[in-house]
Amino acid sequence: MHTLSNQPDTLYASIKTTPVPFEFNAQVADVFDNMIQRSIPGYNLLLEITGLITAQYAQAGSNAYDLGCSLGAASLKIRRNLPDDSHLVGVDNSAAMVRRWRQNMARDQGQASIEIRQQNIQDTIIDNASVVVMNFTLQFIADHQRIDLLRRILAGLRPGGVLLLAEKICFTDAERQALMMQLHHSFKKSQGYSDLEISQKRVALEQVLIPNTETQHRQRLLAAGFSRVERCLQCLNFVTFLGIKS
Ligand code: GEK
Repeated sequence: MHTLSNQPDTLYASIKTTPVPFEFNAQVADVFDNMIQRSIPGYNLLLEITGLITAQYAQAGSNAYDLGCSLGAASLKIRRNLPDDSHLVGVDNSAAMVRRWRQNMARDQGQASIEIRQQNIQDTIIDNASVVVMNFTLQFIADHQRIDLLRRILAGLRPGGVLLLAEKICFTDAERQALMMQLHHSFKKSQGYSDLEISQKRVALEQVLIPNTETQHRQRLLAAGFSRVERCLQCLNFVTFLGIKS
C-alpha cells in the first residue's frame, strides 16, 4: 500500500453546527491520502490497475493526463509505466493539492517529463494523448457539462488511446441503492470512521458530488465517441470504466 502522508483524517469527528459544503482546501489536502484510502473501497487496487492500463496503452512520444490529480497517487503509477519519452500532465484546480503534488512527484525518479496545471479540467488543453486518467473527478463537474468534457478528452486522444474513468455511482433500483449505501457505510466504519463522521461527511458532499448510474456513464461515453467501454473494476458503489478510442 502506498503512503503519501500519514496524517489521519478527523475532519468530521466533532459536531458541526453549521454544515459547510465540502471543498478541496488545505485541511483536506493534509489528510487526503488517509481520507481517500478509508473512504473508497478498492482505491489501492485501482492504483494498481491504473499502472497496468498505462503500461498496456501508453504510446511512445505521447502525453498522459491525470485529471483531478490531487496528491499524485495515480500520477506516480502512470509515470512509472510510461515510456521514457512521454510527458505526464497533472491537472487540479486546488492550490493546496497542486502544491503537494509537486512535492510528491519531486521525490519520484521516473524518466517521463512532468507538468502540473492548476486549472479547471474543463479548460485544460488535451492533445497527443494516449492515456487519460480521471479518477473520482467527473462526479464534481456539473452534470450537463460532463458530455462536453468527455468529447474534449476523446478529441485529444490518439487512435488506440484510452480514458480510465473511476466514479462513485448510484442505482435506479431503490433496494440496490439502499444495500450499496449500507455496505459503503459498513466499509467506512470498518476503517475506523464513526457514525457521526460518516453522516457529517455525507451531508457536506451532498450538493457537491453528484453520482450517475452505470448506464448513464456507459451511454455518455459512447455518445462522446468512445468505440468500446469496458467496466474493469467495481467495489460496491465505485466503478471504473475503460473507454477506448478506435
Ligand atoms: C486520486 N484522482 O487520488 N477542475 C480541476 N480539478 C478539480 C475540479 C475541476 N473542475 N473539480 C474537482 N477537482 C485522485 C482523487 S479527488 C476525488 C481525485 C475525491 C479536483 C479536486 O481538487 C480534487 O483534488 C480532485 O479533483 C478530486 O485518485 O476526493 O472524491
